[in-house]
Amino acid sequence: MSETAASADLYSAIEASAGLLDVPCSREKVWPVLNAYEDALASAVIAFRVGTGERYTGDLDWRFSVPQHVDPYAVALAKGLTEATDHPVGTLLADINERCPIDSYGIDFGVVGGFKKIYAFFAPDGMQRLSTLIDIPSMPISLAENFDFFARYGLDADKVNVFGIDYRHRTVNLYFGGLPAQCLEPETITAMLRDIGFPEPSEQMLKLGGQAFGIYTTLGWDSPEIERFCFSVMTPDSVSLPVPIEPKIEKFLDGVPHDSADGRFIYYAAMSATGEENFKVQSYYQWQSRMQGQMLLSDSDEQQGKRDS
Ligand code: GPP
Ligand code: MG
Repeated sequence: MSETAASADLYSAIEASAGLLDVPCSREKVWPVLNAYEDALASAVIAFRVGTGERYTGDLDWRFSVPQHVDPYAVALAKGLTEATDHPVGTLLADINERCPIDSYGIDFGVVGGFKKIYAFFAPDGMQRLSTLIDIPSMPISLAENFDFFARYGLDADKVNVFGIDYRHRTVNLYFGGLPAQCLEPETITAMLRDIGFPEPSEQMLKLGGQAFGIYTTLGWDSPEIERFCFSVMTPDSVSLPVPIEPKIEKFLDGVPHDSADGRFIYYAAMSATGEENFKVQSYYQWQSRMQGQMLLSDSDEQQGKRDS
């Protein structure tokens, strides 16, 4: 396997980060992923994600961006990162690409689990309507089944800025940006969660939700229900968050190699249908300023926490 300087440095950082969590990192799992997309790494946005709770324990996910001209699913198949399948998950990315202009992609992998997800990023002026996505043949029917729910909160407008495909769990993540301010009111958050059959959110969840720049939901092919609901909060540092940061996450952030020019991270507050709440952090090993626009972040979003605390 060839090793470029960018991928060799990245591998060292991945190995060090896994060590901090006592997660086993093996070259056999990680290298095929870096190798498959190595041309993209030098100019990629590169981030890692750590979470609390059972779902996020035992592995550590890294993710990086890949330019538009690459077909990341074709690469994953060709390099043996994932197996070809007859399930609609296997045609979904191509189907989306046919109908929606994709600005760039992201690849998500676990140091234990290997290749997991592909993200399609839409340009800020090319955010997608839910109805466009619903019309795509390989899309889970659950999106259509929840249309009225999304529409009730103004999320049926062109507000989908990222679409995630989880090949392992066979689910999709629908990321909404440019949220109607009303969506972030505690009463609205509580009502939304109640509408999809989730239990009452904690005080912590409401506080984080109030500062979110994005919301995302997880849906699949096997059930009409929304499986997970999550708020994304961008923050310059942990003291600016409206809630105490989870100790596991803080300890990890203190020790991990990150983009020294930039300590910003995204704190995620997630809830599943069972009422389990998880907190996750995505921090950047390599940031690119072009992401600011992609994520529909203004400087004020990042300063929000500072002002309010
Ligand atoms: C958040 O969801 C991650 C993204 C929107 C993509 C980040 C990509 C980069 C190239 C920086 P998640 O995939 O962490 O959610 P979950 O794993 O909980 O479904
Ligand atoms: Mg791997």
